[in-house]
Amino acid sequence: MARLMSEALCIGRVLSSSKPGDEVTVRGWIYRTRSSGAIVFAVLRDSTGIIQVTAKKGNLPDEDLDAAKSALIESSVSVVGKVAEDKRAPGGMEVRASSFKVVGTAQPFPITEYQSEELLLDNRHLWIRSREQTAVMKVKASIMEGAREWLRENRFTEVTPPIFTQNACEGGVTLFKLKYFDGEAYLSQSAQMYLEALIFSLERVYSLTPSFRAEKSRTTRHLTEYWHLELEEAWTDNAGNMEIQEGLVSAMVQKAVKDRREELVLLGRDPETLKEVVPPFKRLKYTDVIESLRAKQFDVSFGCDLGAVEERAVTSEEKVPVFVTNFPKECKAFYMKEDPDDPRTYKCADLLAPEGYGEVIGGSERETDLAKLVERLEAQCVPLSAYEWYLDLRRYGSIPHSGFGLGIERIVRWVCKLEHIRDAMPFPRTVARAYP
Ligand code: NSS
Repeated sequence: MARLMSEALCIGRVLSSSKPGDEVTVRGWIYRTRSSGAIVFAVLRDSTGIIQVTAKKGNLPDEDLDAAKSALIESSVSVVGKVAEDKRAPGGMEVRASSFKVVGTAQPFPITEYQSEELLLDNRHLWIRSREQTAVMKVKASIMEGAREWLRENRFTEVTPPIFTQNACEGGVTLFKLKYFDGEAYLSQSAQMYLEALIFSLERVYSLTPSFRAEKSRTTRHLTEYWHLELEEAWTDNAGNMEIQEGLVSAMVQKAVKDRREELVLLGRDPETLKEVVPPFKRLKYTDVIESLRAKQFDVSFGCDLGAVEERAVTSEEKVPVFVTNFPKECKAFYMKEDPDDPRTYKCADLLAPEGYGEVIGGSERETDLAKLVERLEAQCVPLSAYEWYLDLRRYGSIPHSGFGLGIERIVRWVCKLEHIRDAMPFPRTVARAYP
């Protein structure tokens, strides 16, 4: 099927390339409208921007003027007219209509200027039309594009791990359990174990999939369904793993700065502050972080995990992400490699976003010692039978390897300066809602 009305120009194109006097066709949705007597000022929006259209008696058929007068916001319209300069109009240009056709009328729009968070979430399917939400989705797309470009340049192969699984990668507490025919399965928390299996043939792999966490807590940084970029690399230790992370994260952020400057500004993020996000990132040892937190009167000691509050204290003055390395074993998952220099800790790192945003990546070198893995799994009282396939990876040509998982919406929240992570998702799933 041909594109409908393909002679139409997108609004961004009209604003950037049309000259006064050009005749153009634009189409989109009414973003704002007011009429005074014989003239209607309608601001149209499409995926590329907004532009003012004026419909004035005498310049277009009366029935078109009537249509323009009665069309409510979010009606879809197609307009033909001449471009003219108008300093007061957004973008400094307007279209003086000679034809104004309503494609789809809109009922009174349920979202008006001041609305409760709840109403906006109930009407998410309509609220995603807002300029802020549109900007976030564009930045997010560029961030994922930047990641894929960098990963291709660095010879990582994209793979497709399963979502139904019978393993708990990140512990049982946040698993979504479901009936799987006559048995049970979980929704994946992480592709990691499958990526570990795939490096034996592909060596450098990544996946971008949804991950699921039955997080009961209502926080501004937890979703129950999020997009997880996970990477696994053969023949690398935790230091090499961190170099990959800083290269990748910088590429993602710089792609957004390059391609989405306007959207970042609209969201209140100065793109200049993001230009500093280039390798290397600072590396802090967990034990030093605990010491500096204690000096700030935090009630923490070796063994305490870092929560949102502690991460905020560590990063609020930073402009660039920071690594925290060598967490105590009791804070982390069973698969990490013990650090021979300090066996109380793992060879692992969390990457914390600056300005208080906190954890965006969890990564580690992986334990290759079969006996240690079995011992840790037994200590968790999980049925070993479900992990036999994973333990096989240590039985058949095991190698040193490392990897990590990056929460896409956590990165988007930081880059777009969002108060709440749910605004990094068009249809967020949280403990409180899975509708619309
Ligand atoms: O639990 S993680 O810290 N680590 C893993 O899942 C590893 N198995 C990944 C790997 O090595 N392949 O989660 C990784 C990241 C974490 O740093 C967050 O950025 C993000 O996943 N994450 C979340 N984002 C949004 N909502 C929730 N609930 C969430 N949980 C983790």
